[in-house]
Amino acid sequence: MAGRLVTVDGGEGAGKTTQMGFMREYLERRGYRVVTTREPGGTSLGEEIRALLLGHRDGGMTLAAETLLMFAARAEHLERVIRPVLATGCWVLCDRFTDATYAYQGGGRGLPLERIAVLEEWVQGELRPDLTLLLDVPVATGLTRAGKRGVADRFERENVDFFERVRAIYLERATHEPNRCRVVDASQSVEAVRAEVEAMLAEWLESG
Ligand code: T5A
Repeated sequence: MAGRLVTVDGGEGAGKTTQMGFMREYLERRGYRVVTTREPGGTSLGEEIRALLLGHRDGGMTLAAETLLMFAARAEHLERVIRPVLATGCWVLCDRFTDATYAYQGGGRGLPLERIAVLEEWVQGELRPDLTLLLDVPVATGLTRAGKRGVADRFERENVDFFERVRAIYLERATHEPNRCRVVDASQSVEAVRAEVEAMLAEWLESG
């Protein structure tokens, strides 16, 4: 039986990396084999693309280049990691996926969402995450957490309005796809978020 693709998404400093570690432990305790990965990245070319996307360059980057690079990294990731791993029956737990492109390039930067949908169709075909956990946190809280990490990357330097638009698109997508996408209140303590995430996973696993 093919594995499941579970993605974790949300704004800056939502706690995705922290919770993914707990999710992996939780799933492995229940006997699932799990591979964790991230976007942009997850392959050697993908990690090089990530460095281009997050780094600061003279003259920045056009929105078209940024979006196409996100999908170029995703195409590699799907072909070399995600699809082969799922085919072995192993689960893939992915830190960010295409919801982030809708939220950041669509919501944040204003790229028409239909254009992202065309790329999604081309690069992914019918593949969509089986489950997405959206870690939702007020922008100010997330930025404060992310700010403690040191030098800001190219996205973290955006303004609060940008991140409010990002958050709005994430929440809109979750509202439209309630079966795939579950919203977690990530403004709580690490342990409280963990408990909510594990309860959601338990319910989802039981439901099918
Ligand atoms: N991007 C990505 C796009 O624009 N389009 C796309 O298609 C894709 C895929 C890189 C950037 O790329 C953009 C979005 C991003 O800006 P990233 O590295 O995943 O993506 O982005 P970050 O949000 O910067 O991811 P981080 O790993 O840095 O943040 P996390 O994973 O959300 O947060 P985490 O777990 O590292 O925690 C951050 C800090 O907060 C603390 C942690 O200890 C840590 O110090 N923390 C908490 N503190 C209090 N309460 C809690 N509940 C906490 N949870 C964590």
